[in-house]
Amino acid sequence: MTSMLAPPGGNTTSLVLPMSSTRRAFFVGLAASAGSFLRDPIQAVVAYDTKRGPDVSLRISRVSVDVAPGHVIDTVGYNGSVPGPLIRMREGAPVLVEISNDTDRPEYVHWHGFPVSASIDGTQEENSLVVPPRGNLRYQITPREAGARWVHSHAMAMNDLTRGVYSGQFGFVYVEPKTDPGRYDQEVFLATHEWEPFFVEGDETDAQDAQEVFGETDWGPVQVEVGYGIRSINGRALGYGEPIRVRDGERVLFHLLNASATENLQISLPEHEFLVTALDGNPVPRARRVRVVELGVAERVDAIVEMNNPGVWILGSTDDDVRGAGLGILIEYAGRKGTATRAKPPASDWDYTMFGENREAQAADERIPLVIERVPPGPDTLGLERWTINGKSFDPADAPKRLRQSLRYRLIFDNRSADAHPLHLHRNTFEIAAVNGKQTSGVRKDVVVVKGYQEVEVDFTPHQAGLVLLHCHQQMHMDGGFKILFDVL
Ligand SMILES: [Cu+2]
Repeated sequence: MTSMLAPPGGNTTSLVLPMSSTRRAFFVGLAASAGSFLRDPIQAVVAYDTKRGPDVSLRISRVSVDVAPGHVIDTVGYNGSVPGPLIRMREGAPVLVEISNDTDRPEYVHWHGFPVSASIDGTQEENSLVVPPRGNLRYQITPREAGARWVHSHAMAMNDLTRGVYSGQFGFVYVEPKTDPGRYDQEVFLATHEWEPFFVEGDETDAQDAQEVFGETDWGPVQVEVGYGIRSINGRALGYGEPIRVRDGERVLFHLLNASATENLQISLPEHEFLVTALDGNPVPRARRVRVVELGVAERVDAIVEMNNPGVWILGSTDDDVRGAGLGILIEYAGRKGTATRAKPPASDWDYTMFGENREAQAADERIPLVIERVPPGPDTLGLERWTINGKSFDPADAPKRLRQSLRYRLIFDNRSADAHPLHLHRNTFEIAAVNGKQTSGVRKDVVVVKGYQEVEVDFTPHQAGLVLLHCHQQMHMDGGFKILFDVL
């Protein structure tokens, strides 16, 4: 049962779900109990009285991002900042959202990690409501589970590298838990992103691959990946933004988000350890200390760092080139100034199973094998590669695979390519059941990175009817057909 709001004028679509009469006005973004989460340039959303207006307003408009000297990026963002403003919600408290679109292009706004209905999930594939050009869209969402979520554009980009998550349309959403998540002195939200994207042409091997498949090679450049001119954390390149100021002995809770269109990352803070407490916003069964956090596209990691090694350090990519291109932020202890200590980044031993229980996940009612393969760029795809699941690239004309509510499904990802794929399931949370044959349980996520030639199994139980999109969150792969639709009955 839905009711339409009277449009305030212009090209408006509204969807408001039934609300309880106990809905009360509350502040979104200003509930800064822990104090210093307000890091430039993430700002709080202005508070709204729900009697007069929405709890959360997102305005999609052109914005210029001062990433570094000589790198002022003209893009599209939310509410005039990149990342968009930090949005705080409360577990179980309904939120009235209003999205306005100041651009000439239709947009899809996806609430990533929220079990919302397909109509407001923000994807074309699920027939969600669109934010019309020069128009707006209103609806209500209720965050069901606490944790680090995010909001981003779900528009297709194809060969237009200004669209989708190549743009500045992303922001953190933090759903406050009903109970305190643990002891910390400072809470910091960090979102990574890359700028000035360009296509990288393939080498001879790619040309040979293409010739084998298509029998011809004279159809133009083979574009196999996207490179970037400059990279950032919270919209600033390393050394250009404000450092994170800490004190010796402080415990800092980092909320890390990979808001890249295409780049999986490894993050370290030399001479410090991350105590990982949550993955994709969901507390892990076993909190573990690691020296390197792996952060696939769209993944979130919550980790507490004990600041016990005074100095100036770089929290950033372990890759010298990536960090050198801006993907890092300075950590400055009180009383310490100057350049960061040079340190060889540690090696990664990241493995999802280390955070899980040492026992098997519950048996599934149905097993769904999903074989992932790459098709080299061909004459009909603008020089872009394509991806298939079980031999098929996504086609909206195909009937979605039917699932039933309350049955437990095991998705078996069999990656027969060399690339690591950050796979995202919409509107649901899954539980990791196995990584390369190693069984585990209790790690609940909405994105899982399946590395080259790996097999990963995840279980989920849909509790809501409607279309559910599963796709690779690497934007080039998604645009290249790497997605599949389920229809939950
Ligand atoms: Cu992929």
